[in-house]
Amino acid sequence: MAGTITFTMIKPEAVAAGNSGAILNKMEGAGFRIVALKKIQLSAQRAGKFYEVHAERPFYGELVEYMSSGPIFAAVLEKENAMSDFRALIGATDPTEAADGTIRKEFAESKAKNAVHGSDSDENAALEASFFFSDLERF
Ligand code: 3AN
Repeated sequence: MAGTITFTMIKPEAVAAGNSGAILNKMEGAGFRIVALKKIQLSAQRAGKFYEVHAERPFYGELVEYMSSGPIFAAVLEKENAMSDFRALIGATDPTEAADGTIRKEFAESKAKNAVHGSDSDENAALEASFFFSDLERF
């Protein structure tokens, strides 16, 4: 059973807080298979490119600065209905609105520092996964 893929990042504040292992454990525990994983620090230029779709949003500058402020974990995950099931697992963008049991409810600090990223469509999942990983890095 191959399923579909989604792309995630464990964001700088969650990595700095020592929550990476617990968050990866939640992902695996929810049935996601880790296809690819790396620890990396984005330059501001590369973070800006990744979040280009948000370039017109008022928080874009803050988002780019934050996402390049420290190392992250980037990962490709596989499961049936990976994108939508993963969005359910991470919870709402604003952790005060995230449901009990979600990753953001447990680990996010704020709407900006919200612990994890999850792709919002299958198309974006494929693009985002390719932004970080070649085919040779996926197993
Ligand atoms: P999601 O990550 O839940 O798909 P988006 O796509 O609306 O949410 O936002 C992308 C990222 O931008 C969020 N993960 C969050 O880090 C940041 N962000 C969203 N809204 C705000 C905001 N009002 N202030 C600061 N950062 C925000």
